[in-house]
Amino acid sequence: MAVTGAGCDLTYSKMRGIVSIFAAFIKERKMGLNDLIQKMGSNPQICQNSDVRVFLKIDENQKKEAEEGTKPCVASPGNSLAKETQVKPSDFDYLKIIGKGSFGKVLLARHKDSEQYYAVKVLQKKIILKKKEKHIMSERSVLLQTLHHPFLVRLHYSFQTPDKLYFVLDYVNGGELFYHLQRERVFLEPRARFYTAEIASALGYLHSLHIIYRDLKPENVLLDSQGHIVLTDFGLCKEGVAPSATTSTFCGTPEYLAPEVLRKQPYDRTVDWWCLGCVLYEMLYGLPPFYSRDVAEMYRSILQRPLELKPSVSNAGRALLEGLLHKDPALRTGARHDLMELKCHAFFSPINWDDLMAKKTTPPFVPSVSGPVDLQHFDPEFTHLPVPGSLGNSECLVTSSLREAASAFPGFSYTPPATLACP
Ligand code: ISQ
Repeated sequence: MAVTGAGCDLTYSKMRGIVSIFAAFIKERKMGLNDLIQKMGSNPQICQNSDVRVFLKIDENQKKEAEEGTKPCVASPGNSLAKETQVKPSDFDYLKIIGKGSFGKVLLARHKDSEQYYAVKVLQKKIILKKKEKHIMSERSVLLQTLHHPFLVRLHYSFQTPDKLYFVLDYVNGGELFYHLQRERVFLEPRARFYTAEIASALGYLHSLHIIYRDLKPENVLLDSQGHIVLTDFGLCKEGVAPSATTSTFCGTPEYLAPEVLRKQPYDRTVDWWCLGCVLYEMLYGLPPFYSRDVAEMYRSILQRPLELKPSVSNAGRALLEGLLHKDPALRTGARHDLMELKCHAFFSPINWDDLMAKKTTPPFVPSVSGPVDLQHFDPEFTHLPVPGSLGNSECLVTSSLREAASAFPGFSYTPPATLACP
């Protein structure tokens, strides 16, 4: 993800310089404070000091236990105390592998106490460290905690063991949107409009927080059991850049690469509107725009070939595709007023955006699922794999010999405030 901002008299690069100095300063202070809180919290004697208690906001119910306890209290985001082991790998039964990527796996898991199902994403620290993406992963947990949108996957907890990062996410089993598209080849316009509107509202929400999703690709768009969109995977998203800020990190699925990304030029939030155009195009025409089996040819087309739209799609649909798939990001639909520009487009005139956000719009298709463990919409290539037994055995212990790996992800672990308790 990336963040974007309007400059007044400052040039963009000056502003960015100032912002990055402040950001680095704040980040350093935050990390220092977090470190201090963790050290204070992990020392039972310090925990008993009344000023420390006030500072750490140990609540009355937790006080008694903390006074008696010898177990460490560890700070977690939100200025509250949490036991680092409060949520841990062994709290879950790992039932099936439902996805696999370069960093790790996604598993269907059941919380032993609540019997609630979750998708648990397990990432190998050593792989992340090797790929020099560790800052992204640590930030990702911090970022995900704050996001609340009906069409974005929710992060419930994150925790780490010496060698792995765990993200406990909503589990949705309606299947990938593109799994259904492949079965049906194309969607009729009302159905494509519904999905495009739900995705657009999630992207607009992220943009309002100065976040660029950047990674919109078929496998990241899921359906829940009711048929609503759930966008997942914020792993390669960039954050922390201000509106109109740009970034030039290469990222994305080959088919959906925007011309400016392909050219390795700086890009901004309009890259997401290009990707949305690609999703809409594929839903209406059955293949990504500029598609060729020859990847080099496809790249050439993305950069140079004018968009050709067959008349099987309505005028409003074609007009929106032309706007979203404009090669010049400055002229792309959404470049000026972001989501508002899309909401006003004729293609979306049947959409009631308030109802959509409130999930009051009936989804055009309800995936057939018999229950939470119905895995029919997940690729058997994954679900048939054996679940590694080691997953639930490792504890969230950060010992000195493993400090290096753990310290590469400070501030990663997260338990929502409502469930925090000092041991
Ligand atoms: C939630 N449910 C099913 C699959 C998932 C894949 C990635 C992230 C979250 C998920």
